[in-house]
Amino acid sequence: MIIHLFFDILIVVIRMGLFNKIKNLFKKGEKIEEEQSELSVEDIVEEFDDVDYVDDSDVHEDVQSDTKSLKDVKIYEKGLSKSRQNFVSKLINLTNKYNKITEDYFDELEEILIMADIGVNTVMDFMDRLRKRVRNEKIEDVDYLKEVIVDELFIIYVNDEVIVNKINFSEKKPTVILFVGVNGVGKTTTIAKLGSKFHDEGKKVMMVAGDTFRAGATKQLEEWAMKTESLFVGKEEGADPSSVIYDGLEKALEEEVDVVLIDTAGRLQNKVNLMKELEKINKVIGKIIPDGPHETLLVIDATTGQNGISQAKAFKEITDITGIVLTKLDGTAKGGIVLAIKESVGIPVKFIGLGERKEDLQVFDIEKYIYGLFKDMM
Ligand SMILES: Nc1nc2c(ncn2[C@@H]2O[C@H](COP(=O)(O)OP(=O)(O)O)[C@@H](O)[C@H]2O)c(=O)[nH]1
Ligand SMILES: [Mg+2]
Repeated sequence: MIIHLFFDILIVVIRMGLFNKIKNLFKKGEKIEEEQSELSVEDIVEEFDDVDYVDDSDVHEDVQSDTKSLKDVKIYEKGLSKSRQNFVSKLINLTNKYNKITEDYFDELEEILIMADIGVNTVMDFMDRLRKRVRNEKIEDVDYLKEVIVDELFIIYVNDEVIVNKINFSEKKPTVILFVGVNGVGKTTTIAKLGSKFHDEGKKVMMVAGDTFRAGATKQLEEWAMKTESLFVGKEEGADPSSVIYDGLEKALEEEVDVVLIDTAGRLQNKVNLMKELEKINKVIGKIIPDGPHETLLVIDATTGQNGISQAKAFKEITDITGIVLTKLDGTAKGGIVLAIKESVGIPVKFIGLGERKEDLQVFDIEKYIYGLFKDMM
């Protein structure tokens, strides 16, 4: 009983300050940006790029991780600008329109959130919690309510869980990561970006062309492998994907590769066949790497909105998905889809794509995401 009370109080304390916590966390970046206001975002990012390579000594580790984080925040800000403009301007209009919190206010807010692709169920939960909080805390100030909205969005995503967005690296080489998803969502380019990131971290990377269905897919991956100095295994168009993967993994063992990134073709229009193919692929992987694949990442295109959510549900039915890569968030004004996926599919978003450059693929970080979405309000 007392313990319960303690936790309730603790949770209230934690919840109260999230808006301010995020604001303070990234304020540093704001200040530096102001000081260099004559420079563009790209200039600043470039400048930090240089900083990264200036000094590798331990003494400067803190500074380096700060500048890295700052650089990442800039990428979030830029990639989410469409969503931010859409979302925040609507929220500000709403606040200006009402000077009291009324049922009409709640109705309009609900509509704004649904239009941002947050997902109907998430929005309903959210509205319940917001109403309760307004009642309990006797909130009357519409301006303050904006902060509460940001807090609650964060809470609904985190939902008292520890969010795992790290790649599950295997202790024994190689770590095998399988990429699935329908055509055009960004599987191959995600492999390229991740491969390049792993390569920069000093890992030995191999790319395996399991998409033997689409003309040119193997060639496309081979080019990326060359650019990112990764090993490559592929066969001719129409070859059995499982046999390509078999050869790839054998070679990966021989060459003591750290990470194997496997591309696949995603023909969801034929669910039964796709399920069989993925079963076969998993079986072949398991034969050579008994605890593999260590990750099966489903790639979804954020610009397809609710359709992307349906894809996630369908793939979840046919294979074990360990994480989601949500690409092209820079191309949509409905960035709320990140929140909907977690709620409706229950799989963590591990990476997000905020543009076409390799550094635009970011580990998903809810705090940076919320900041990128609401920065103009903070
Ligand atoms: N703007 C933007 N484009 C992306 C992103 N990720 C992938 N793309 C583009 O999406 C297109 C399809 O990507 P591809 O990797 O070939 O898709 P696949 O069929 O799933 O392998 C390419 O033109 C990519 O450059 C992203 O995060 N932002
Ligand atoms: Mg592809």
